[in-house]
Amino acid sequence: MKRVTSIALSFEKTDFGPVLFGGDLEGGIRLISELGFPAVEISIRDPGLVDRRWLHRLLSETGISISGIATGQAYYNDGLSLTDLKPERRRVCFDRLKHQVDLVAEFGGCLIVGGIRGVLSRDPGEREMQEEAFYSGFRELADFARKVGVTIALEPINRYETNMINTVSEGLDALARLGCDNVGLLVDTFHMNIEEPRIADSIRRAGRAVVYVHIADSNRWAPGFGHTDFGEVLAALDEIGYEGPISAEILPCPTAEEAAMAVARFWKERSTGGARRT
Ligand code: LER
Ligand code: MN
Repeated sequence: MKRVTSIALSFEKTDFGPVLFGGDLEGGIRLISELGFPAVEISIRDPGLVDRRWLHRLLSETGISISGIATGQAYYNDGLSLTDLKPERRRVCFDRLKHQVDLVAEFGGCLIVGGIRGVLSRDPGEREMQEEAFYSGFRELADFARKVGVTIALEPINRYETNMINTVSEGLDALARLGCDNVGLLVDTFHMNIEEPRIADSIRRAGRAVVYVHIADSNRWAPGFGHTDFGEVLAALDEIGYEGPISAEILPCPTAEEAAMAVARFWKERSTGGARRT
């Protein structure tokens, strides 16, 4: 089965944990290119800061393509969320995301919407307003993205980070409520290890809705450092005919370089049929 292997890096230095080479995107892209990865996922807080000519040159020199642009840093660093109760703050957030869509349209890949949805209030009235704002704003964003050929990947995230769309089932319900043909699911093995009874079964249930995959072991280190059964995960992805990006979104542990090298080793062992642990 064709697989587009990728690693999540960050454009800027960030406290947001599971990205490598924050603040040294160039060094990171050059390293993963040497390690044989065809693609990179870039976590970007503000697309306005990206020198597009520089990025085009870097990608063409290294032969790397972009699998996805991740947007969560706008929430974690700038506090922008799709469920902000203040309409003017939500507007700033959607404008930021539209700018991200432009970047994806120019560079390729898909737009990843995860943590930027924010957190819902405990107050039922506020919660309902937030959900309505989320779904109507998201539909508008998806329409905007469709016009420029961009797909959006909505990511279920575990309960310790948000109280909105934690599981694959909730993700599928959200897709149905959105009703947009250019929005699919991003499944992340780290979150699934917390939320799903069996990761492989949930992947099979999501089926064709899966448009993007994040892999990390149970402790969010590179595959091989925890107890997730990646044999089962990859078999389930094969079963559903998934051929899109599989991006390692992992902590820079023990170091960013070692983490990237461990992911490369993981894929090499899979392609040669090896069963060694990293
Ligand atoms: C982002 O892809 C992710 O997995 C989340 O943990 C962000 O909070
Ligand atoms: Mn993720």
